[in-house]
Amino acid sequence: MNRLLLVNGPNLNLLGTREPGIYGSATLADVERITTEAAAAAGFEVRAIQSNHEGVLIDAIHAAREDCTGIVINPGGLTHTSVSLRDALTGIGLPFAEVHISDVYAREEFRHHSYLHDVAAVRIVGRGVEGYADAVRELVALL
Ligand code: CA2
Repeated sequence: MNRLLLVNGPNLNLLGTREPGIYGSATLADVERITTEAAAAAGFEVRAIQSNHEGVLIDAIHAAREDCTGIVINPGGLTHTSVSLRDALTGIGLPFAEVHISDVYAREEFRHHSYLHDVAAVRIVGRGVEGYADAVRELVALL
């Protein structure tokens, strides 16, 4: 079962359309391709989901229990607000990598706290969209 779930949270569908100074010019499709290629190099396939709805993300995380060995997740703004997302991830027990495109520590104070940080197996911050490939490599090394 060499499969990773790639989860992108609210507003990440806007990647490449606005705020290039913060998030760069790559699109969500680029993110999914970069992640899929890094996973393929390690012998893993990827199932990708992006949603602007917390419950949809939680359902996808629960479903990953059936057929995935790890999760790469950029929870978007839910990083800083969602106990429920944390509970979903700890509840299924799969190791996961938390990715942030921007350097959240160099931004507003409210972005400095993550509800996932202490339970993530891998944390990648501020490396742009290539951070997703790094997350795959670091996560796969732990599996
Ligand atoms: O740096 C990251 O990857 C973030 O997870 C992105 C979230 C933000 O709330 C986190 O603090 C850090 C926001 C994603 C919104 O992405 C957009 C992309 C282009 C245009 C507008 C929003």
